[in-house]
Amino acid sequence: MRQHHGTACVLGSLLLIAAAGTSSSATTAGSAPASAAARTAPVPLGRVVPAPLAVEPGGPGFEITAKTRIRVGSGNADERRVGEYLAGILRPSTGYRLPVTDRDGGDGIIRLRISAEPANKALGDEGYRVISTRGSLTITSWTSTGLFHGVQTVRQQLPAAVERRTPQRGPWRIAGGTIRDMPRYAYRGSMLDVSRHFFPVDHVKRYIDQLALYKMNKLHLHLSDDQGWRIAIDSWPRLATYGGSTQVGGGPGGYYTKDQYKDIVAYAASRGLQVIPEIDTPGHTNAALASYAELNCDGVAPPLYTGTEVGFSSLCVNKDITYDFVDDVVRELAALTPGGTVHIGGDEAHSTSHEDFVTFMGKVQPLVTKYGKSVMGWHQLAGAHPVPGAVAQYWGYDRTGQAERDQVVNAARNGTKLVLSPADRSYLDHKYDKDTKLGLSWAGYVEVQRSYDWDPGTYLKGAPADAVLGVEAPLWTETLSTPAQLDYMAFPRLPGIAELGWSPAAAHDWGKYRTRLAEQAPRWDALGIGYYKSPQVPWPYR
Ligand code: TNX
Repeated sequence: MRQHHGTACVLGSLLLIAAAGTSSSATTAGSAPASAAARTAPVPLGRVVPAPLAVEPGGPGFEITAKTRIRVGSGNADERRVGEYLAGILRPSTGYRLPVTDRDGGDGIIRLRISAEPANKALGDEGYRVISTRGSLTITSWTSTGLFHGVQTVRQQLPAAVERRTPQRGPWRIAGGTIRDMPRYAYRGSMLDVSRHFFPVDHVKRYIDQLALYKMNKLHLHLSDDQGWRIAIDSWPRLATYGGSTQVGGGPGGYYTKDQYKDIVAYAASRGLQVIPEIDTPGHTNAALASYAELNCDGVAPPLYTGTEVGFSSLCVNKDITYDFVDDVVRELAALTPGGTVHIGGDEAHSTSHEDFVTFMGKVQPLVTKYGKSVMGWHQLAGAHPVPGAVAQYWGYDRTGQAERDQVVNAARNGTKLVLSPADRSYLDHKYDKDTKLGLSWAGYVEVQRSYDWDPGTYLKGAPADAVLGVEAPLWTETLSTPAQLDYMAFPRLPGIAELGWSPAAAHDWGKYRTRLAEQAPRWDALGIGYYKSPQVPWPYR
């Protein structure tokens, strides 16, 4: 039997984790129901995830009432779009009309404002300011993305019941004061593996909404692997129709048509996220090799694959058609990608010699830059002459050898940027502990504290701090096939990785974080997100 990441992999039986608890009445640490006063007390200013940069509490604060209006600038389509999004969150639970308007008048306004004042520009592309006073709640930013992030903060400042989709009891108060906020890193993402198990558009949108709540800004989609090809490519149609026709365990699989994929990209963009498509090469390519015999060195197509081994497939490095194939795929993918990055994989190419791997990457990287995109690859790319502007995604763990680390560090010293996804910290597919039914554990168990308690700035010893673009939490899906299972593995670890990417290093404090994290639980209940009730976190109720 082939080894899975050097560890024999035994998949546990798949357990469906039902979306947990629907009770809205939070009880305190023991079990007594929370008092009405506790239920309606506003969330203290700044007690949100990720922790904001600067918080100055003070004053009576704002209350959303039946008279509140959401005020946007006349003719400002970006402000209006974010205003409608905010209204969409607030209307069902508050039951208020909350018109989005560009007219003056009335008291009690939520003001959304994009402006190029120096104070706003100083907050960068994603920063924002929230000012909560008795008469108004103002969110300002230089960009619509910043405004959107400000809305996420306001959402978390409101009682958790605001997330429900039926009318709830208020009051809807927001603590008084000012929040000034901007991210530590430009890259804060998660990867969803839609190849091992296929997830339809609606499931991906659900995940996008979860990422947006925590101010993540990249969704990396792992669109191809041995078990399935998930994106329609017009010039090689069998990739999707045949290569996408199954998945791990032999289910029907599936793929995104180009229109569906564009819909995902647009939905992500409306929530401040850029989609980074990955076509994994030269390994992890059985689905493509099965679809087109001519891509194989021996000209024979292998059968489709529904197991979970890795490292057995490779594109044929010495055939010209291989590069015609990659060129076509990258060209079509680039046309679907408004963002600047295409991910070409490069991990676990165990069936490709090192020499061939270097040859392959030498030919494929220019195909990406030719179509105006920058190259991203798993960190093995560091050993194969990354082109200028390339980004290497580090997925090593505590047992990753020094030589491999050195290669990544040297590339970083020579200008390659890094996204950190250490497997024993950020892998959302990993079991929390020995009792977790779902997930893998080749990098060990990843409990909530372990996933939060590290610093991306100093993690890779020797790498220049400014080489680090940010963090990404990959969600591999060999063992996961339903949204409820994704929820259970992502929560509560995902918000922690989001905080590592967003919050200043000085705010890092597990003891405080775990309390703030616990306070998110009623919100997840209201959103129907079932999560792992880690014993490391002081949940308000169990
Ligand atoms: C390693 S991380 C892989 C994936 C698996 C994952 C499971 C990486 C770049 N490759 O093929 O799905 O482990 O944890």
